[in-house]
Amino acid sequence: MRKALITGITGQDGAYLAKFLVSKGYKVYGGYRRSSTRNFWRLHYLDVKKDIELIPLDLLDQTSIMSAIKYCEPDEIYNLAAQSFVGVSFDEAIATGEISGLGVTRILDSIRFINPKIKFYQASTSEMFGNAPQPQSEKTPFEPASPYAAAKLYGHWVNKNYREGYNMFTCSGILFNHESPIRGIEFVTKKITDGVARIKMGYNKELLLGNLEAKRDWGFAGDYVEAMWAMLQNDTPDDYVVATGESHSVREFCEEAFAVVGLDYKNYVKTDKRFFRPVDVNYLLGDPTKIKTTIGWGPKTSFKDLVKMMVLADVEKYENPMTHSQQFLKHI
Ligand code: NAP
Ligand code: F7E
Repeated sequence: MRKALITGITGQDGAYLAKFLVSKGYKVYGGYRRSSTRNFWRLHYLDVKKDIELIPLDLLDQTSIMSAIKYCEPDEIYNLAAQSFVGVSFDEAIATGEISGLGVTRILDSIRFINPKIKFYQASTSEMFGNAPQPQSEKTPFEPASPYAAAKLYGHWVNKNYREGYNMFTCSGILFNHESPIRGIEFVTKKITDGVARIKMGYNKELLLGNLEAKRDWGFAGDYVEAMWAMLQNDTPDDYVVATGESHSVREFCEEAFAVVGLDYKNYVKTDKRFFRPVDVNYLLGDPTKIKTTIGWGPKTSFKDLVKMMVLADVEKYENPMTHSQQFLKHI
């Protein structure tokens, strides 16, 4: 049985990837960092907690990484752990660099010393392109525009460096934004779909946002974790852009999301300067040609279906709060 270790198991992608690898017959180990509040709700939401083994692993702690690898003896490691919120990276630039940047080297060195044959996936990001010309592909020069993007770019380069320098099987997926019903509430898509549901229920009267003109290439997380796995199954390690090839503004996302419940976003959305960033990335549009042609991966979920899936899940959450809390309480 093949074994995989996923860091960042409590995050959005961790849960989707765990579900996917279990369905492929893997023994899955999920690395989590200790916190005062248990946060395995995403694993319950996808009903996968019972199928995996959780182990303590903090990217700030080299020893914890090494002992996790020694314990699991994985064939593949997926590094999904990061301080992943761009907005907060401006306030916590050093912590972001330590976790999302240096954390990658801590894992790579652990692999190098314990078993350099382990295949490694690094969660790189379209944020590394910043305001570079569209569409962005593997050939586009990087212009990171936040401490998060700079930290991720360091991780991206060091990953390539270990591939070339030590002949290790390391891949980076340069993933564009991907969302789902279990996306963190601080990200704009989930903030909007949750806001729509709250307005529909009569709990809120307005939704405060920042830059409505920013454009993103949004896909579905469930589709994107399949690309992570597919990269590691290829004969040679490489870096790939993972995107839909379609971009929409935050304003368009609002329009589509409010329309799902029959409302006009113009009556509810207001801008608030607290939600603007010191520097923003204005327009991301990925070119996924390389992964389509070499690996055969492509997105299955359209923008419209993604927005609808997220809005309906949030409406359901407020309409049936007992079902939701019972579902989670059952599994604590
Ligand atoms: P997420 O929901 O924010 O999850 C991040 C995970 O990292 C959480 O499990 C978090 O644990 C963990 N983590 C944070 N600091 C850690 C530390 N010091 N040690 C160990 N674990 C730590 O992010 P996501 O959306 O699933 O994204 C997965 C990865 O892909 C991230 O690396 C992100 O930067 C990258 N990425 C995401 C997107 C996207 O659109 N979603 C696009 C490109 C790249 P806690 O639950 O304890 O906080
Ligand atoms: O912002 C604008 C904001 O925080 C998208 C992470 O997963 O994807 C994500 O990073 C856009 C930005 O995602 C609000 O200014 C307007 O232009 O949802 P976001 P992000 O910054 O693109 C990349 C690929 C990652 O790698 C990251 O880990 O929306 N925006 N108003 C707002 N954004 C937020 N969060 N909140 C607002 O109120």
